[in-house]
Amino acid sequence: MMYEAQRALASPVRNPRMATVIGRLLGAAFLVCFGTGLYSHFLQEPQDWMRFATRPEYLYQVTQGTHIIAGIACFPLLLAKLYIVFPDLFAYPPLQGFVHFLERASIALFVGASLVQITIGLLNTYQWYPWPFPFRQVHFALGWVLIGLLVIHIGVKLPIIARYWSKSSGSGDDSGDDDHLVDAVSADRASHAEAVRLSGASRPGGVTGRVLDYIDATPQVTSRVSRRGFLTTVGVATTAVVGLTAGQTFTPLNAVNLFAPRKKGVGQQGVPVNRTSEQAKVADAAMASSWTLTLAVSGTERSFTRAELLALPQTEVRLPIACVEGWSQMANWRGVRLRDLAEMMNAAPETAFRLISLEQRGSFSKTQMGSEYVRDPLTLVALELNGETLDLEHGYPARMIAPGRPGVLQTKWLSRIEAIS
Ligand code: HEM
Ligand SMILES: Nc1nc2c(c(=O)[nH]1)N[C@H]1C(S)=C(S)[C@@H](COP(=O)(O)O)O[C@H]1N2
Ligand SMILES: [Mo]
Repeated sequence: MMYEAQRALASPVRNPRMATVIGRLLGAAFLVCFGTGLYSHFLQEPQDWMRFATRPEYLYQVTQGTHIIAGIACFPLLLAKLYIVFPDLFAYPPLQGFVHFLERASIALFVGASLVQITIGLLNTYQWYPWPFPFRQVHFALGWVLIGLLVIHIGVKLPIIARYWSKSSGSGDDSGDDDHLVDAVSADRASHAEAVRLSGASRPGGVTGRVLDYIDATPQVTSRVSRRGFLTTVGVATTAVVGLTAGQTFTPLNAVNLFAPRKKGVGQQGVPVNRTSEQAKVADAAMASSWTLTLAVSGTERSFTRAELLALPQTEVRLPIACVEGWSQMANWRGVRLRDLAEMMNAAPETAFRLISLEQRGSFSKTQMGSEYVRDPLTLVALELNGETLDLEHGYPARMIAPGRPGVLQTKWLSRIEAIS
């Protein structure tokens, strides 16, 4: 029964060389996601000693855009990897002792956690949260779990990975006509022989020996997926899912951005809107003529009307909104340098600030800004966007815009800016 299942699933792409080829691409994508994810995490939840680069000003646009691109590439790559190793589910006997059990359990966890991670990540980019747990905390924890399991997986498979790393190694024949059935059988046979050799389980007439006899006796392969065809399919699928979404962050692909949730240039003043004034319930307070922006530094408070802010020296900067969900958009902002306001308030150069929105609830109604951003000449209390008075949806009467930060920290509808002592 097990042999029949394995036999029926035999295919020229189901061999350790293919598992290595796709596996290293998938591993690279995981590592890229983990690195860029950690960066995003610490920007939002910095340790006290952490200071961040404020240049290039599009840094976060690149790191988070890369996170989502590599994350989306994980879908076809993971499916391909599962397709390749699928027959191993039917390994017989299913458990060969405790170590084998641990290995299979870790793989099961690895596959399950990977599928959950990429799925919740993708749904998050569409702002769809059909689960009862907090996305960021779970995605963060799973990131560590996955990296741990990746290290174990690579450690366990290292002999096979090393053997099949380069093209000419292992089961060899990667050139020639991939559709040859004989090639398929020999590749399959080689991979079994390899498994036997590595597990040290080869016994004349033993279980695996019988599998090989069985394969030899039946020189017919039901699946006709060739290696070249398979790699082409995976390549096309990966290019397609990445190419048709990357335009949300990568301008040259904007025209073919068919599937990403946000499109460049679509929204008030040519910039997408993330949370609307209605969702944030700020419209009345934001439009009120009594609005002021209050600065508070070591016991001194000073409030500015919008007219007073407009009367201060204005600076124009070109900075992106770069959302954690992967979309980003460059724009021209005009307003007062935060640095100038901090100096007017006699704030010490190392002062960090808390930014408080008119928004009463919501995770982004209060944010923090390290001194490296406060001092940066590009950091503005923005009053205008793309040559017009800031739209209500973009944070009127005033919003924060700073270089290299995630969109979530670009606080809209500012009400108060206070020094953190
Ligand atoms: C193995 C794959 C992945 C790993 C290891 C990974 C890891 C991480 C980590 C560590 C963070 C930071 C979480 C935090 O701020 O606490 C993060 C954030 C994020 N990831 Fe992933 N990720 C993966 C795949 C994906 C995929 C496939 C997508 C979507 C297509 C995605 C979308 C996101 C988003 C939107 C955030 C920002 C969350 C926020 O700050 O609100 N991730 N990721
Ligand atoms: N007060 C407040 N500011 C906020 C948000 C919010 O929900 N409330 N959303 C943030 C997020 S997630 C992003 S991506 C940017 C988007 O800015 P935009 O809507 O002007 O494009 O605003 C940020 N500022
Ligand atoms: Mo965002």
